[in-house]
Amino acid sequence: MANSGATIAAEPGPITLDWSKTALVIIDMQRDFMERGGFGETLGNDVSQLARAVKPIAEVLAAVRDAGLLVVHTREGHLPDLSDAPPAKVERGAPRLRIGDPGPMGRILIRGEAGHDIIPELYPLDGEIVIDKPGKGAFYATEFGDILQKYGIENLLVCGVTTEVCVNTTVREANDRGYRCVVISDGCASYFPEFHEMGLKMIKAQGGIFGWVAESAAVLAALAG
Ligand code: TIU
Repeated sequence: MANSGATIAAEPGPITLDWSKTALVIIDMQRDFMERGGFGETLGNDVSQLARAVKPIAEVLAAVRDAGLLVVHTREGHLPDLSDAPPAKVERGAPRLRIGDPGPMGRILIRGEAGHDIIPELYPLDGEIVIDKPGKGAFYATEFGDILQKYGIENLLVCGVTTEVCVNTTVREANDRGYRCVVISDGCASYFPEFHEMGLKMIKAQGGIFGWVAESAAVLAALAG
């Protein structure tokens, strides 16, 4: 590890992290959200809005791998028999295709299907942790909390999609469990730019009510020491 810790220029103020107690968490960078024909588009969204987060995440991921920090990837999705998919989620709204329906990348939001997989640019290395989650938050009904405890993690660098849905839900879950969350602003994206902006503001308002927000450049500078 290049340096044992560093201070990140963040909002609402700088935060000093011990890298040995810090993990990078990349939320749901899956084809189902990022590409045409997946879950995100069936909900009526313009998936091109999310592409801007890929490069900043790739840069932070490379630096974090070099520095030897723990890397955790998450994927939202359901078992093929939908036993972990609440009817209240499956039946919601009027999408063109519902969770479990066959689509161009396989069954929508189902584990093991092509659409459920992480995009090639950010693909996990062998040995990196991948958390499969049925909900929007990474803690609900997963082993995420146990794994963070096992590795002695106290701080999370959080990025991924979408800012106001799975990123915000995970940050709120983590904050209540005592983790310091630094959300990488340009490493998150939403189908709705205004929700992205407000989603970040909600995290850092009131003295950092849920956490901190920093640009990828600030995280990279801190990692470089
Ligand atoms: N629809 C939407 O904005 N997001 C999700 O359904 N899941 C995640 O954010 N990953």
